[in-house]
Amino acid sequence: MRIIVFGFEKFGGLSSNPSQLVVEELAREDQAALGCQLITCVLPTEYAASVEKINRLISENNPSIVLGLGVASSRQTVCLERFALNIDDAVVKDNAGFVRVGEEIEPGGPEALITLIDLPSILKSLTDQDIPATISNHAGTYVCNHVYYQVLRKLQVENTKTGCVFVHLPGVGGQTTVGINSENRWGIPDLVKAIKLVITGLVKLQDSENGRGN
Ligand code: PCA
Repeated sequence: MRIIVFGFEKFGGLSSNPSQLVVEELAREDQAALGCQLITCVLPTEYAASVEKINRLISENNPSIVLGLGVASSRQTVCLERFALNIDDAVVKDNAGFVRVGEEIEPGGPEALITLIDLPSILKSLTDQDIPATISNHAGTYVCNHVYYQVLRKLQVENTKTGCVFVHLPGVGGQTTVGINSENRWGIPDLVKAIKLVITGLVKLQDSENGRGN
């Protein structure tokens, strides 16, 4: 089983992006222990280039699952995102200098797309280990939502079996971005542990779908 895990480069005044650091840690993990092959990548925090890069990687590797990670510094928990909205609406520039306010991602496309992954089951993998986590119904309206929408849309249009889920990570202690000071207690090792649980939860789900579950 192959899983693509992507994160994003730093943006908007962040000194680093926890999603990038987590992806870089995962690339060093023992993949056999996770029960899958991981393909990791860090996307530019740019509306256009990020989608180009991830779509190419998906087409080249035909993964079972695409797991997206991004930081949302105002969140206190690991957030499993249920929906992507067909809207870009952020005053913050992307890293290529583009600002998109109130613009549809795909003109005339579905207003929202929902992940087909069983989020309550993934949530349980986290909360069973006392990791603060929630299901979120709003992935924002900046680059993460943009990429989530475009990937879900690609998979829908191509009618593939590949699943996709996006996870917003809370900011790590002390980091500041676009006016939000994240004073919570998360560190990178906590986030790596959480995402490894998400991955093993996804592998378990996939195995039971394929009739190999216990
Ligand atoms: N977070 C931003 C974009 C990149 C990232 O890590 C977002 O939530 O849209």
